[in-house]
Amino acid sequence: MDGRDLVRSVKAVGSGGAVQGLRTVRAAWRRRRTDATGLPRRGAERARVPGPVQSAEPGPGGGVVRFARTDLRITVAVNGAVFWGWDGAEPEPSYALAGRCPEPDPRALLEPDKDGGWRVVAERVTVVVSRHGAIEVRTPGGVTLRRDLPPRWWEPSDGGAARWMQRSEVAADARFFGLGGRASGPRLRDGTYRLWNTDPGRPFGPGDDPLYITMPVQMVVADAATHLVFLDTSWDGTVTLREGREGAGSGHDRAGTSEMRMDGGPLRCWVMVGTPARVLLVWASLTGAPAVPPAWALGHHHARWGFGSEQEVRRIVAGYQERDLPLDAVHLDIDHYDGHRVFTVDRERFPKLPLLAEEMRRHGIRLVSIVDPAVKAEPGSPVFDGGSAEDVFVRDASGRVVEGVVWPGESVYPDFTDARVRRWWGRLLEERRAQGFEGLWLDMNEPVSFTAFGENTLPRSARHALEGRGGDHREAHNVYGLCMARAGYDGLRNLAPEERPFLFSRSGWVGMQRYGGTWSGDVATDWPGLRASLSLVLGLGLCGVPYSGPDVGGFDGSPSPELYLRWFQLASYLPLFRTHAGVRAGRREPWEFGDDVLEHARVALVERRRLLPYFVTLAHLARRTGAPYVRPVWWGAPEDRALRDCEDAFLLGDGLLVAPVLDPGVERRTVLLPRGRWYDTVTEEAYQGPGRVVVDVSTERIPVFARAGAVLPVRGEDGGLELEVWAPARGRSGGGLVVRDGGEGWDEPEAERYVTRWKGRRVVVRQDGDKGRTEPLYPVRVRGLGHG
Ligand code: NBV
Repeated sequence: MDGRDLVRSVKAVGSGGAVQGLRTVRAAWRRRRTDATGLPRRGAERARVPGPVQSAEPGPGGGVVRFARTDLRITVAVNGAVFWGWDGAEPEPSYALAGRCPEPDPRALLEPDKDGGWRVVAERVTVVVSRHGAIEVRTPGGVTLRRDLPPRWWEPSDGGAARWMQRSEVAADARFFGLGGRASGPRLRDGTYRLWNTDPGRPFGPGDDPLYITMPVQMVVADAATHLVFLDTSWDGTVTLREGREGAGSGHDRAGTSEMRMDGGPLRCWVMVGTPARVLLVWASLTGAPAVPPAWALGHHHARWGFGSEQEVRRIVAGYQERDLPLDAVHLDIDHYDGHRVFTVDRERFPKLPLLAEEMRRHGIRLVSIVDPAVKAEPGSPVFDGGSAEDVFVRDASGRVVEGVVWPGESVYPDFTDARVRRWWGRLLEERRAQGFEGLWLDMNEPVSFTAFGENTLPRSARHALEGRGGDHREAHNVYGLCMARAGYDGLRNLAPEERPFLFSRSGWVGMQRYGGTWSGDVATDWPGLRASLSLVLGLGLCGVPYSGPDVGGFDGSPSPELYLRWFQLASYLPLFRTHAGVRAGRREPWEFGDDVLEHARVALVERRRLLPYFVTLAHLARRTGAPYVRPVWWGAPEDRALRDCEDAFLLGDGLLVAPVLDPGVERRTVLLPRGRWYDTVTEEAYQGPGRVVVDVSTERIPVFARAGAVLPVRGEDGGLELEVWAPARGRSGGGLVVRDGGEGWDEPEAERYVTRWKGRRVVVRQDGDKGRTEPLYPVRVRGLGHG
């Protein structure tokens, strides 16, 4: 450690920094010592490759191919996903899977291929295994989407986890997306991305990697097809990507490559092929349907680290109300706890939280509580004593409880990889409910332990239950946040079975959508930070996590009025729409940036509220189909290369295209439109895609386009549901889905389907149902007629 590290660590922990700083130095040494004794030393290693093929055994959905030094199991599942595992790896156990592994597809057969290889032919994909263990994924038409070269292992000669490497080639035109929440995307350019959930410890921008949620999941989009590949292992590792290049007529194509290097864990893989929509449908059937947030969570949230008192919360809420600005939730950060201890309240500054919650609820505003995993190591405090009595805290290899340093000082960590501990923790949430909180904001669950040097997490040798299998932090680290989210979701469900839980978690892993969403974490307050916010939402959506959004205005400092407004406008079209900032940052209330910003922010808030029924519909559709609310513009046309490279706009459901302003001082911007007619939703001017259009971007709004023929459920002026219909082009038809629910419960209403078409000189709308086509039950407003 050098002096700079110490200064940084002291700064990172803020006030009371000197004491904390020394604690972090001690914690770092402790961590190092623990690992020195608790982890096997990496000695000599022996490299291994599969060697030549020896035999094959067909089995349900595929079979096993045996090589000289290992074997390979391939199974096609009934949902169309293909699994393969080397070295005896099976699909289960896996933290990613929503339930049991899907049944094998009995129609998929293992058969001999040419040159001594083998292949499995399934409905949507063919997998070909070469004699030396290369694996090709091909479309039914025979086009190769991916070629994995024979893997390579390095085994410690005295036993222990083997490192491995898997190199893959993809089409020269392919683009990579995903890998969890990445700030530099959504298109993942050449570089090395780490798979280790990390709190960067300071506000981040596009150059920072990794962040809080990493996932070994790639969506690869190429002319021939889209495929999603998931290497199911939670260990630390890296993925190095290199996009390919096309020969442009004369030269040869250079394939794109992806090289994954892992420190351990099974080498097993899932692949699904098709359109982006199909791929995510299969993905959701494998890893779980995204939780549907209660309707209020699709409105506007306001948070701040450092409200500091009930009066201040009241003042802010009144500020929204006096100005007639919609507000749906207020989040309390760690400053409302007593000495930063979880599951306590600072009774001096927050003496009557339940009353405050009740008052707010009467105005339709809910309270959400931050909850950190770490528990202050303090004999005599109920949570620590209760947890110690039930033996819930993570221990090291020698059996001692592992201590880290977080906000309350020396702290211990519940082992969320143990079902028993999850239940214990879930019961603690009763205290939060009694204080009037209705939702959870899970923070610091990478998990974080402040440290003066080295990694700011638990020692790698720390022991975890891993659902009874036992293992250490090298395997448990990346799933710690996921398991905490599960504890929160199940806990809330048990406490209030009639309500759908609301939570969002800073860290997580594959499958976290089953429990809730996430937010961008501490994004830097500058224009690159704004861009990074969109990258995270899009990338996570393509990994199956559809509900997320940034801290509007960024986490630190003070945004210029222009930056704040652009962030606000963008986030008003993202699933989680929340203003929030750090304790030393400037204000983030919409009225703090001058009258113009206030008026434009009001427009964004009012429009968000008007679109609420559309957001609710998108939440249900995400649950049913796996399709994220926020989609890249190439969603419906992945073969369109220009769209594939477009990163500054997105689709919101099928009906809207949002083109945020991501740079300062912009008066006009280019928007790339997919095929079809699109209307500017304010001027109703019609544009024809595919192609580029240049539109004015005043500060009043960001451009939003509606697809011709779209039927959008919106909230009418009287608060009732209305259908907003965008006229189809002459001779064309259109349509849309509407899912209405009670807002909070578990009802799963049918999706109502509406179709629209021209009838003579009128645009008509009908509901498509069992009884044929009927008049819609809601008022209809047709727009875009003036520009037919
Ligand atoms: O709890 C304080 C903050 C929170 O406001 C933020 O949203 C989290 O991402 N938290 C991180 C802990 C410390 C940040 C320096």
